[in-house]
Amino acid sequence: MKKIVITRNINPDIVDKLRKDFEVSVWEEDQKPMPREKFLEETKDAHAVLSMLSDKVDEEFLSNAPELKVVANLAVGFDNIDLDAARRHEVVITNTPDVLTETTAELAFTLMLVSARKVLAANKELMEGGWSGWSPYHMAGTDVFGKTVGIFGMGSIGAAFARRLAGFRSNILYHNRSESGAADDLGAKLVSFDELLSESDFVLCAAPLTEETKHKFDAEAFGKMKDTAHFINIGRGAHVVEDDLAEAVRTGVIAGAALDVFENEPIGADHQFVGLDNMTLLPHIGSASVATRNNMMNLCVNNIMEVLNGGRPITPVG
Ligand code: 8YV
Repeated sequence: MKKIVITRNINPDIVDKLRKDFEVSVWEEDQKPMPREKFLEETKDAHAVLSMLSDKVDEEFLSNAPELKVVANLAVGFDNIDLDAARRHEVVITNTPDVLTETTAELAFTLMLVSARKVLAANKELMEGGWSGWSPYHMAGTDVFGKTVGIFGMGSIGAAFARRLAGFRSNILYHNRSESGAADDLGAKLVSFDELLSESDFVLCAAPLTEETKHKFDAEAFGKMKDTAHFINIGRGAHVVEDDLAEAVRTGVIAGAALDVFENEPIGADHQFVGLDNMTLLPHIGSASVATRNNMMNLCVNNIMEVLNGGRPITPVG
């Protein structure tokens, strides 16, 4: 029987689809990633792996798993995977595009509104008994409607976010490697990175992490943004130089930041962002609706079954 290793405690009903025809090993500790040694040990004789972002799919792992045919990554991003090494080892890599697009765009939109309207600070004040009465500028934030919104990375999530701006009479700018057809339909304008930074009232990072985009948002970039602007990141933490962002928010170079992703996840209460005013921080929940997570898991399992049964992967990468 072919063996499938699943590195997180995913929906057991979805895992059951595999049990009839395959030997399945599931890492059942909730929230804790499978330790690297266990991952290497468990996958030595595996034919398929359902992996997470925290699993490094690299040369060491691939050369240690000679039977491996497919790695299905439970994410649209695949920056945890060395695609060249996978190609060398003839291992198919799949991801989970499309099924998480709307959910992730929704979270990005939530972050923008929450940051603009100081929702977390206002909620905290009330919960702590600090609401003493009404005053004209008490917790007064900034409007989102009628503003310029810049999207770094107009892929499907960026476009789904832009579609949501339709009701906000926004001026939409984007920066991409190439022109996006979807963006044209949305009236979004392709601009240089500098223009995106200097013109936008809200800058959303929704790009995949590559060598080109790594640490793109540094002190120089934040320095080009308006001091009234908000930065939102649902891409990857490593798009940002975190020391520079902390400094920019602390010193009022920009008005606020709302982040779902961090360079080294998970972050703890001792992270330099925690406690900074005008920082909205979430524990990487972009695609975390129950329905979407189930759709992502099903897509991974279906990719694995297709490849192990001699078919073609549904959503291959690379
Ligand atoms: C994943 C993500 O759910 O899809 C991605 O790239 O970052 C999230 O949607 C998360 O990374 C779990 O692997």
